Amino acid sequence: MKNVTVGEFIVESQNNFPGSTGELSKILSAVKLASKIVSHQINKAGLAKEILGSSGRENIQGEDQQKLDVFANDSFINALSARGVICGVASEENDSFVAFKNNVNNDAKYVVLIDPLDGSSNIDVNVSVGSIFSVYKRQTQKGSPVELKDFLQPGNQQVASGYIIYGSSTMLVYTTGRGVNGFTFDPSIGVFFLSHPNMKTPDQGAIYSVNEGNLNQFKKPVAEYIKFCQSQNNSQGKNPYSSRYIGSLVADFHRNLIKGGIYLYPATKINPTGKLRLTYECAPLAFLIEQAGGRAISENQRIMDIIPTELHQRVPFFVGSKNMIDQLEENLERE
Ligand code: AHM
Ligand code: MG
Repeated sequence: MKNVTVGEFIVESQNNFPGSTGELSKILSAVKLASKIVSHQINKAGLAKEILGSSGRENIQGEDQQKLDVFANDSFINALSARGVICGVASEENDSFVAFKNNVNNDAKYVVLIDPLDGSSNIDVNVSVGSIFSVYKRQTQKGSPVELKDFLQPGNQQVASGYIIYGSSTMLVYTTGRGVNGFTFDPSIGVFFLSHPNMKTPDQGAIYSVNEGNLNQFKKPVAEYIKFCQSQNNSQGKNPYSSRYIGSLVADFHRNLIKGGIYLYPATKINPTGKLRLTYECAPLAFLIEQAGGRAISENQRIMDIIPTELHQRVPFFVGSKNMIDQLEENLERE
C-alpha cells in the first residue's frame, strides 16, 4: 500500500464497480481540489491577517461568518459546480440549497451537502478545523432543477461521506460504504497519499469528549454517563477515562475514531435540540463511524435513520466506540 495517491485509489475503487460512470469519482476529485485550496489558505492564516476574523456577515443560524468560512464555501461550491457532476449543493453557510441550473448539471444524478469549514472560530488561535461532506443520489428526475427534498434524505441513503482535517497535517478521510480510508497530504508535492487504509475504531475507548461547562444543563441520563466516566478507578487507583475536548468537531471525531472514545453534543436547556446540524455534520460522521465499526445515535434513534425535515436541523449527537454508545443508550432507555 505504499505511495498510493488518493487519485489512484479512487480510480481503482471505481474499477471494482462494473458499469460505474465515474461521476462519484469526479465529485471526490472536486472535494480533493477544494480541500487543497482551503488547506493552503488556512496554513497562511497566522501570517496573512487579512484572511482572519469576521466577514461582518451572519449565516441563517445567526452565527458570525468568518472570512475563511466564506472562502471555504466558495472554494467547495466552485470546484463542485465546475465538474458538471452534481445538480446542487447545500451548505451550512447558505440559507437555502444552491441549484446548478445549466443543462449539464441538471442532468447530474448527485447532490452534495457540506460544512465547508467547521470549527472556524478556532482558526484565530491556530487550532485544527475541518470540512465535512456528504453525497446523495437525487430524488427528483434528472434533467429537472434540483429541489429541497433531494437534500432532505436520511443518512442511510448516503452514497459517500467524509471530512478533511486541517491539523498538524491535512488529511482526507472518506467512505463510499466499503470501509473508511484516510489520506495524508504531502504539501511539498501537493498530493494526498493513502496513510490509513481500512480504518477501524476500537469497540471500547478511554476518551470522552463533551463541553463539560454545560453539564448542569444536560438531561439526567447524559449527566450520569459523564459522571460515570469521571468517577472510575482501576486497580492502581487511576481513572482509565480521560476527558478530551477541542471544540472542533472534526478534530474531536478524528482523534476518537483512531484512539477510541465517545463524543457527545447533547440537548441543553438553552438548546433543546443540541447544537450540531443533522444533514451536513452528524449524518456524514455517522456514516463514517458505522463503516469503522462504531455507532452514532441521537437520543433514541440511529442518526442514519432520521429523516430530516429542515436543511439546518439540529439534533443531539452521540458518536463513537460501540460499547460506549451502547452504555449511554442503556442510560437513555432507562429514563
Ligand atoms: P460551527 O459549525 O459553527 O463551527 O460549530 C460547530 C462546532 C463544532 O466544531 C464543535 O464541536 C462545537 O461547535 C463546539 O461547540 P461548543 O463551543 O458549544 O462546545
Ligand atoms: Mg459546523
